Amino acid sequence: MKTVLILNGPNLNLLGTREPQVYGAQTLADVQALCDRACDANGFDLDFRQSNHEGELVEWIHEAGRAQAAGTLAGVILNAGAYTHTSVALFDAIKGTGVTLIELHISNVFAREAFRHHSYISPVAKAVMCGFGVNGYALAIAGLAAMQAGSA
Ligand code: CA2
Repeated sequence: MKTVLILNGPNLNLLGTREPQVYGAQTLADVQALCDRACDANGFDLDFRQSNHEGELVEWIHEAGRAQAAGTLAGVILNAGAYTHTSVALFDAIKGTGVTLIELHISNVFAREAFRHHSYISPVAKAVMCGFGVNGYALAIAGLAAMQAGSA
């Protein structure tokens, strides 16, 4: 069984504690439980992580590249948080490893401030998902399964 690595960037540990009108009421632990169920349903193991540190996210993408090359990883689902809009380092890590990566946002970033409209991740992502709330995580896992099966 292959693993799906889900990486959450800065401040996503605050989910469910503030701004419920933007991000919903579920906590990051609730999102992990939702992802667990979606991985079970799609035949994946789940590895779910969060970091507030750009370098740690870079290291985890490198690790993912090695795991994908070894055949143990289906792909990465990355909610890079605010680093989406600032991080050349994440762009370089994703491009450099060639890892299969889905960019995910809980909110519809295009309906928000102009500074959220640009992403350094999108050009090196296999797919991009935003605006589905935390259910987007389950949809992205199903999308990765469809890609693996060759139907997406
Ligand atoms: O919509 C998303 O998932 C974002 O990636 C979330 C980031 C934001 O910078 C991106 O533009 C869009 C922010 C995550 C912070 O999450 C919080 C949750 C609750 C309370 C405070 C912050």
